[in-house]
Amino acid sequence: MSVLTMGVSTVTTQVYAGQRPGTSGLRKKVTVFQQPHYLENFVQAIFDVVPELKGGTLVLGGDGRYHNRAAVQTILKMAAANGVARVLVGQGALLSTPAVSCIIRKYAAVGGIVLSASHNPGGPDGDFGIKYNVTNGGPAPEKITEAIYQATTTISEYKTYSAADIDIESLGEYTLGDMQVIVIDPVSDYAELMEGLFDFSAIRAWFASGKRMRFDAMSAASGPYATRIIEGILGAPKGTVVNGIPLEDFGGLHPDPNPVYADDLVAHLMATNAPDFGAASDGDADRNMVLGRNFLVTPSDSLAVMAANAKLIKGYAAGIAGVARSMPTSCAVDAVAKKLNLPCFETPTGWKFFGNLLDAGKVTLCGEESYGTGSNHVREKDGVWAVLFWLNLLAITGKSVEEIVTAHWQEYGRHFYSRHDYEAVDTAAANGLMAHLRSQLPSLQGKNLQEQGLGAFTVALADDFAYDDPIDGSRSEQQGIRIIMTDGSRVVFRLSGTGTEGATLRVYLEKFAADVAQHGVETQKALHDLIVIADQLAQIKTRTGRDAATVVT
Ligand code: VG1
Ligand code: CO
Repeated sequence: MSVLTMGVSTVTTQVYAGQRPGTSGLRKKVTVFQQPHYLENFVQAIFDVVPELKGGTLVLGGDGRYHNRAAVQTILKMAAANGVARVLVGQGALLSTPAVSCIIRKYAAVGGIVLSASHNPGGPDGDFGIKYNVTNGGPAPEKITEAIYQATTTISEYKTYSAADIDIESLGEYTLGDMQVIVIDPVSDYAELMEGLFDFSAIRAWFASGKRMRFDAMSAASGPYATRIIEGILGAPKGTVVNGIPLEDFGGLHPDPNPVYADDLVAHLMATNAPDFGAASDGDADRNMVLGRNFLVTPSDSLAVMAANAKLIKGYAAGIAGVARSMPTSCAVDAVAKKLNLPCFETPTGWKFFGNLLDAGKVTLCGEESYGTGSNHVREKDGVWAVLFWLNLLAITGKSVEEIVTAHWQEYGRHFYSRHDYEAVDTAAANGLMAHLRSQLPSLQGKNLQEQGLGAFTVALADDFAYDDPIDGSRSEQQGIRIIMTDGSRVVFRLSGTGTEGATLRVYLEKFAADVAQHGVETQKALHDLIVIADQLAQIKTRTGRDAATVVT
């Protein structure tokens, strides 16, 4: 049933179960989002929970995946019916996640809607997602995502506006009822922000001197940003950016910038006559992987190197206030913070937990082990920003990636690090595994694992990580089981909050080596004892029925 008044209609709907946002918004199969009213219910819940949107500005765009354009048209009409004054929408429905954050802040928007399932595959059989960002430009904090979810559990109607689709393929201004729609260039505001942070002339000179880079945009959202900035403004030769045109199915590939899914890039950087620098970004351009010739950089090390060298970069030359990392991220940045006498915060997984610290001026740089780094320039992690940071560092030091990272290890020690993912595991088995681990926590405390033949470790702390936000006092519990050894080595277990099939178990492994003589050891070898301990304690093989991890990064 639908009642029409002045173009605005109220449509009767019924509740869909399971619309609770996870680590980063609501993510489901495209086919789930295509069900009648499914997207509309969630969008109406946003308008109901954030009444300030009425009369305010909303930023709207996505990572270019299948269903983005259709969803943008639906949301524009609902925004008009819900009294939004102005929508800034990216041309072609495209806006990277960090660009949304930048544009919300620059134009004082009330918030933004990002249509993305980030690093998850796209296409008609792939994934889709929606995320609400608040006035500071960052992901909505848990109290808002929870309120949105609660609203979806009682929803009975939503508002929409009857009109023809807006032409979002070309720049321009339109009206939809009383609402103004401005189709904006997705790149220019973001590019301007980057120019203020980095020494573009030094990077230009680096490219002009014959240095080479390969940026793999993985047929996703970073393509237009990297092409315009790196090839356009910074003068890198054409062809530096590959897979630079966003495709609705990402060319059938998995737009997750890690050595497994960006294996083509890794192969190019390991080849003879490899470029000096390589980088890749994910579906919505908030993640980054950076690598040098014959040299991979872990995201945890990347964050630590950035913190240690921030004073060399224009935008951070005045000094950084502090650093933050998600709990499973390695302690490499902690070592830098200690030496530089900087505050260092440990938060749960997900960028939304950095927002308060950034807003309060407590931290300047943040990072996650999942190929995400960022700073206070926006309130999202930022893939292209991280790549420009590294380019700037290479350009002004004249050093190679390998030289920078190995010198860093010499100074701070090396934190060997790896994440083992077991994807699409049976949900009950995964929950059982976590419950089994939880039940062992009290008895693990102080335990000498060597006595059980489990390697030379004694447990210093075994707990289920809980976070008390130092700014707003909110508490987040059950954020991952961590087993920390007396030498600082760690094994962490979490279930993913972004997957769309069964459960994904993430096992995070970390071991510190101060001794330079050990720095050349292969990572999985260095972590071998911890891998055995993780399997024994969690009974991974028997409970998941898997012999090996699906993805090792
Ligand atoms: C994963 C990562 C987490 C990241 C999140 C969103 O979450 O582990 O570090 O913040 O994805 O990244 P989970 O719950 O699956 O472990 V993205 O690039 O999807 O916005
Ligand atoms: Co992403």
